[in-house]
Amino acid sequence: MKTNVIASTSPDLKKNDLILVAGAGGFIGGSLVRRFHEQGFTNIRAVDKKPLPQWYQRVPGTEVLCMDLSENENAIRAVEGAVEVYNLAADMGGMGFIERFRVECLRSILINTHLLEAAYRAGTQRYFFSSSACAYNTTLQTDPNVVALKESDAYPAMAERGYGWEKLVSEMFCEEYYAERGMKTAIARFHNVYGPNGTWYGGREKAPAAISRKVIEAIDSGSGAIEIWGDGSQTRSFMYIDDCTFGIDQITHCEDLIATPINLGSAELVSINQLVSMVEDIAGVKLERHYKLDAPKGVAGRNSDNTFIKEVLDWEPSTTLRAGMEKTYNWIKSQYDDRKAGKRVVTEAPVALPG
Ligand code: GKE
Repeated sequence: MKTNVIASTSPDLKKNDLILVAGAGGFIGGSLVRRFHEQGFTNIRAVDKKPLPQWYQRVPGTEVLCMDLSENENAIRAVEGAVEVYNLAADMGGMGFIERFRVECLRSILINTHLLEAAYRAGTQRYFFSSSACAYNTTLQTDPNVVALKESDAYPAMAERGYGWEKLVSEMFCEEYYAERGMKTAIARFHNVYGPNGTWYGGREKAPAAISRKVIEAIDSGSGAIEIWGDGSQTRSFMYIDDCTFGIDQITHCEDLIATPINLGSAELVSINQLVSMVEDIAGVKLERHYKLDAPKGVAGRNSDNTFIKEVLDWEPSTTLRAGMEKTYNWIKSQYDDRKAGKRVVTEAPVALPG
């Protein structure tokens, strides 16, 4: 396998150079901060609008700023002195959130717009933007028997309402800041990221965490039943968090991927019914399935075509769903038990609406 450049092997980056992670209080941002900390970086600035007690993870020795990056002056303050900027900040969640709160999702465009301009003015060397598979043309995702999405399938554009359009336009900002102003940007389209430290209750959780929690609840309550959104035939691929953060690191430091959107996802396709069976198997239980057909379903099928990432990086996310789900299920189970025992658990991002 090829050895790709990552932050710790980048010739442009010293261990005490300032790395800014926006959205560091969330799932992926927090995991990315941990990754850089473990690589020996000593000057990491972690920014999130959530108050510190609500951060999903806190990494010792990092500078913490609690501020809303959709405000321009906060974005300017956040990037001061940053050599690299990683934008993981967005108001987002699983289907239950993004189908219902499209305005909140669209408003995340303010974060990237201000942060990118501020980073450019501050002389930041590299800027990473977290895009999504929701940027792809939805008319290509109407059948559970999917043809995996390749990067060119975003155009002609017909992204998912709200969330997907915000991602697509923010991608374009990143592309043009390089084309017109020469700033090195990197753009990854994430395919449904899951793992320990992700949201698992409260309304923003995605299918892997939601199904895990529901199986745990069914066992705990003795109900013997589970509610599944849709008819369970929808298909998806799910990417384990460690593949995601490793992928971000490689993509950001690859000179062949500047300002070039690329899939960052697993190519292991499953139906939601298969995901439920897998979690049942991990938990050692068999449940009666109740299908809620009017629940948020999103697209009928979606998978990641990894031809491009394999070609450029000679790598693709490869944690099997089974291995990742075992870790995720066990982590959610311990969180569930802690919460039941009256201990504080924080992986819920409250839905904050004005007024
Ligand atoms: N969240 C959730 N909770 N989904 C469920 C549940 C449940 O209890 N039961 C079944 N599902 C089904 C949903 O109806 C949907 O068809 C499928 O699982 C996946 O839902 P999801 O994990 O919430 O999110 P999506 O894959 O549809 O969309 C996510 O895609 C990512 C990119 O691939 C988005 O929410 C984005 O967060 C993200 O960019």
